[in-house]
Amino acid sequence: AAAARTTPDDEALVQLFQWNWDSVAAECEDFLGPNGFSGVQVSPPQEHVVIPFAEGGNHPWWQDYQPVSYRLDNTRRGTAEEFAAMVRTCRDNGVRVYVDAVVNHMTGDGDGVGSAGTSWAKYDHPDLFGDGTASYGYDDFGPCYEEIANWNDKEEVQNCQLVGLADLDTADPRVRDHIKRYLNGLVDLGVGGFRVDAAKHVPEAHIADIFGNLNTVPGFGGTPRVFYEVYGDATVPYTAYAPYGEVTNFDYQRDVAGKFKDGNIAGLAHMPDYGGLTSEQATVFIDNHDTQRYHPTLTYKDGDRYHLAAAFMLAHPYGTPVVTSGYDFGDNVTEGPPSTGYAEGNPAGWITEDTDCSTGAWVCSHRHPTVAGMAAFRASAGDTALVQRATDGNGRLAFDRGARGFAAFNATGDTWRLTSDTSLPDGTYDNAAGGGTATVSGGRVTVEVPANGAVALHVDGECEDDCGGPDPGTGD
Ligand code: LM2
Ligand code: CA
Repeated sequence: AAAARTTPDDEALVQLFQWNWDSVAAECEDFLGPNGFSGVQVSPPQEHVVIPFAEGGNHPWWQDYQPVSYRLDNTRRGTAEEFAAMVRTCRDNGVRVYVDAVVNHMTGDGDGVGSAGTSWAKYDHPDLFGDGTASYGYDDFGPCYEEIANWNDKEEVQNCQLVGLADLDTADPRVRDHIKRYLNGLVDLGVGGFRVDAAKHVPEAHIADIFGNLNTVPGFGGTPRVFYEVYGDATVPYTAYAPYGEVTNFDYQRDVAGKFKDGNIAGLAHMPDYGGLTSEQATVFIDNHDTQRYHPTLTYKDGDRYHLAAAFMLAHPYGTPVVTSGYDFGDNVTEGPPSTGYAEGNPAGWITEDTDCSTGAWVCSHRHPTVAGMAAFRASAGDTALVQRATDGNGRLAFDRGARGFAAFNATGDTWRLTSDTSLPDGTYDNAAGGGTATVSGGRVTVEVPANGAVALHVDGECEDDCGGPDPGTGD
């Protein structure tokens, strides 16, 4: 098995949004492991509400964010056994599974039967683990039972209800124990980390206790890696959560995605500590499942420019990058994933189909030729410093990563013919960001960077007898 990487310098994650467990397992084995992606973020695995989508569509994807118990059997992505097998397969291929952990709240209004068959009501979850040993009742929620109204009041943001979702009373050690039991059950299966949903709505002290006291991850060793979903603002800054793990950097997301969208990337070699987060503290992304729907700066719908931004994120040393791959939702932000239809006898109802990256129904951005090779670039570059080598107008930027990598990004509609100094040793290299090769000779490299494309060369991509494709360089 490949060794797991654990520093932001060479980690590269993919969010396989809504992929079913069997499909994630196959992707770990067929693609992520072999291409050096070190982690996969999966959709929430706990039992959730089932919301029929009356307008003739699919069940909305956001069912998942309304837990009704901590049972893993069933979601529409598969069984507990399939989940456990996925974690093992990914681990055997050097890929950590990061579970999207919903710990701030349970479901919102009403009552019903969950995806695994558990009966629930808003403040009544009688059997959290399916064995009669744990429950949540009215007093396990609150202390606030109203929806958050004043987002400038931290007390309210952390203790009241996010869009009406019943807010767990995480001040109560018994509630925290149930959450830890859920998370430790996942860790014991080999889950290597968590994306903590709505973390800014859980007081920091409770986060510290929950995530500071988890089991050691079998296989990888150490406690799970955790990144907190915090949409930082003046009321709850990103930095409030940095002592406990990494923090999702939406300031990076807005700025970098916006600059790629506008073709204004020449200044991006030297980044600020966005939102006050250092590189080690930041989880970065061009979009995620929320922003691609509700604040779509740059998404798969933008095509090449989006893939270029993702490649850049992987080449630049700031933060731990997450590439997003989900499904095409068209204009319907609630549309659920492609499904096989209603499965009789399975309370989860619609069952997510196996992912097929070739149909267009699924969006496999991490497999795009501009992106696929860039986890290997990142691993090769390791902790080497970025040295800017060239810009051309606003839309073009090239840099070295020490003597280990050279990358050029062209956010314009015209080919960039570039000759640049580089510290990359003399040799011929495959382009990790697409086709072709380029040759470094005498400390200089000449490349043709395609319109809205990139050239990325790295030491582990040196090719001698096995150089693929035509040479994009016009030099020797
Ligand atoms: C997150 N991070 O903090 C997730 O990334 C985001 O996707 C989740 O919202 C949110 N927090 C809660 O976990 C999604 C979705 C919402 C949806 C919730 C709960 O974006 O639209 O809210 O999941 O399923 C839905 C309805 C909303 C309703 C709520 C409660 O859209 O209108 O509020 O359920 O019934 C009355
Ligand atoms: Ca809360």
